[in-house]
Amino acid sequence: MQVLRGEATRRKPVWLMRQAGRILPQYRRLSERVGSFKTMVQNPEIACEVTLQPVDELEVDAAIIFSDILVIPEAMGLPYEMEKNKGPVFPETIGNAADIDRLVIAGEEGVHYTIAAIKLVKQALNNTIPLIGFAGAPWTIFAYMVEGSGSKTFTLSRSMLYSRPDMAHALLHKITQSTIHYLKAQVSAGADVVQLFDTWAGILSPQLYSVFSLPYLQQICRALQPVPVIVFAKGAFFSLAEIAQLPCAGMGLDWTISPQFARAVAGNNITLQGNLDPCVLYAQLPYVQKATIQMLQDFGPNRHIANLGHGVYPDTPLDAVKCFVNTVKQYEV
Ligand code: 1CP
Repeated sequence: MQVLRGEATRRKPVWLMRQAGRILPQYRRLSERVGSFKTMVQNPEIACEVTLQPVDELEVDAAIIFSDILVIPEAMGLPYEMEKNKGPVFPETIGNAADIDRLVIAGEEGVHYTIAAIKLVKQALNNTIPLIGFAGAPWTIFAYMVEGSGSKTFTLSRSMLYSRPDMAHALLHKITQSTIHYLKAQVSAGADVVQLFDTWAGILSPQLYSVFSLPYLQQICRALQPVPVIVFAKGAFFSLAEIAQLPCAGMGLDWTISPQFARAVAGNNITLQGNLDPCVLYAQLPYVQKATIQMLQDFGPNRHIANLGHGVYPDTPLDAVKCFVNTVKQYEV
C-alpha cells in the first residue's frame, strides 16, 4: 500500500498473479475433492481457504481473492461453464441488440459469494497483509461474452467494434456499470486495492483501444477513487502513456516491455508492477535468482511492486516460485 502511494520502503513488495490456485498441491487436492471450479468460487469458505493457501505457503505480501473475471457476465445474465483443461465457455453469447437488451446491470449483490469470501479472508488476515480485489476490464469481458471463450483471432468481438460500434458501446456500458457496483462492494467488504485485468488489450489497434477500452477503464478508476486501482493491460505497450494518465495508482506490465522503457513513457507519478517472464521460473534456480535481481535493479528503487509479467503457469515448479518470492524479499533497495 505504501509503494502504491509512492512512499519509499526498505524492500519491494511481491505477489503473483494467479497465486491463488493451480500451482499449489493443496489447491489441486481441494479442487479434486470439490470437483468443480464454480463450486469453489461460489462457496465463501472454500474461496477463503484457497485465497489463504499461497499466503501461508509462499509468504507473499498480498492476498488476491479467489474468484474469476467471468462472474460478472454471469451476474448480468450470461452464465459460464469452466471446462477442465480448456477454460471458460459460454453456452450462449452476445450477437445482437436484443441480446444486449436482455442483460441486466448487475447490482452490488450480483456476486454475493465473492463479497462474502472477501469478508472471511479479511477477518482471517487480521490486517497482516492487504487483500487485492479484482475484475476483468470491460473490453476483456466483452470479448468473452461475444466470442463465448478465448480465441486465436477474436474475429467476432473485434469485428463488432467496426461493424456495430453503437452496439459495442451499449454492451461495454452495461459491463462497466456492473463492474463499478461489484468493485465498490469488494472495497466495502474489505478489499484494500483492486486490479483490473485487461488480458486481451494487446489484440486491439491503438486507435480501437483508445475508443473501446481506455474510456471505460477511466470510468471505473474514477468511480473507485480514492481506492488504489492497478490496471494490467497485457500487450498494450502502445498505450502505456495513456494508461499512466488514468486516475489509477499502479500499472501492471507484461514481460515484453523493458522496465526502463515503461518508466520513461509512464513518468514518475505511477507505481509499476511486474514483469518477469513466467517462463523464467522453469530455469535452474541460480538463473531464476539472477533474472529476478536484474529485474529489481532495472525498475529502480522506487514505486515498484515485484510480480510476474502474467499469471504463473499451472505446472511451474514450486521451488522456483519460492526462489522468486524470497529473492525479492531479501533484496534491499
Ligand atoms: O482449477 C483450475 O485449474 C481452474 C483454473 C483457474 C483459476 C485458478 C481459472 C480458469 N480461473 C482461476 C482463478 C482466477 N482467475 C483468479 C484468482 C486469483 C489469483 O490470481 O490467484 C484470477 C485473478 C483470475 C482472472 C482471470 N480469469 C483472467 C485474467 C487474468 C489472466 O490470467 O489473464 C482471465 C483471462 C480469466 C479467464 C480464465 N479463467 C480460467 C482460465 C483458464 C481462464 C483463461 C482462459 C483463456 O485463456 O481464455
